Amino acid sequence: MKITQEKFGECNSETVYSYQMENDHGFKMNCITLGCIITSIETPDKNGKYENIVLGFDTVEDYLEYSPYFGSIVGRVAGRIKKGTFELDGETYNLPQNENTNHLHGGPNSFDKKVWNAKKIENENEVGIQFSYESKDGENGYPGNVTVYATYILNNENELTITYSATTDKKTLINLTNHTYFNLSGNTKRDIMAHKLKLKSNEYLELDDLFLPTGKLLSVKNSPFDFVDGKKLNEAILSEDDQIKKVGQGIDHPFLLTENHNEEIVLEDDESGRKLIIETDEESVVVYTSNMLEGDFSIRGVQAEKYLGICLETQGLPDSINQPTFKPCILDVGEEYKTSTTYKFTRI
Ligand code: FUC
Repeated sequence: MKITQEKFGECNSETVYSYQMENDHGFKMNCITLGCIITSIETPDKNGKYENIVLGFDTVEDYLEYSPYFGSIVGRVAGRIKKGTFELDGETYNLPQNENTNHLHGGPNSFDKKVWNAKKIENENEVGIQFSYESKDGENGYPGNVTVYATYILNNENELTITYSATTDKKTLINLTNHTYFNLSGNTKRDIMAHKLKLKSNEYLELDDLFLPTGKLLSVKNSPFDFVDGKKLNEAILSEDDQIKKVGQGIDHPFLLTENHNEEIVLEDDESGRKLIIETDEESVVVYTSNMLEGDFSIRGVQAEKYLGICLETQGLPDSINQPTFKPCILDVGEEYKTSTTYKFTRI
């Protein structure tokens, strides 16, 4: 097991460090202190060829200018908050409306754009980094001074576990996730249309025209959102279903998980032979097939375009503070927010 640190770049005159973690089988991953971003993960294909399977850039400047949350932590609250407003104990809070009239992914210049502190973790069978960040009372309109930890641990079974924890000195909201875009083809040779997804989920959230949950749970049965038995993403993405068309001809929906820690999320790519199993203690996963990934930039030499990656953002339900039937993402004084997700990289 190895972990090395080197300078990656500068952000607002703060040094951004990168960490390369490698296990005894050649599995390698890189992450940086800007946004706890995972910049690369190298795994073998069916012929043992190691290639990168996540979308990312090689400079701070590219991340700041082009990145739609590639590889980053998202918070204080992942997802949308309707009109950027919520009430806690009779007090109304107004957050920046950074997407139409809604608040998205913690607002502008949020956790994904901050330079986090980092501490190396080195044990015989695992290496990792403990990232930490002090989110000040009032940051992007949220109450409470919140201390946040995101710990990345790589072991010798080719498993990456991300554990989030947070405490606050005033009742607040928190709902963290990691926003990595996976593409198992290797070095983005192909898009994700032929990737196969399997989900232990019978229901997903209906979204409105601004991608906010309406509060209605829809059954996946007889719909393009049925991944219970596993199917190729193009079978859903190319559907004429209203909810598929609504989010830019693809998936951008929260799915409620029926099980935890039991291979509840599985992504495969037959051509490369790569397989990713995700297990979490979270209640849901937002599946996003990068329907909006278009722009005048390239990603390590590949022109940005739709369907180049799939995000599997394990988290609490979006806008839960404003949806009476959802579990609200409230963190109170004296409580600890703690959640973890494990990514197991293997082969079919
Ligand atoms: C919005 C979200 C997606 C993704 C993208 C970067 O479109 O709805 O899930 O986070 O931003």
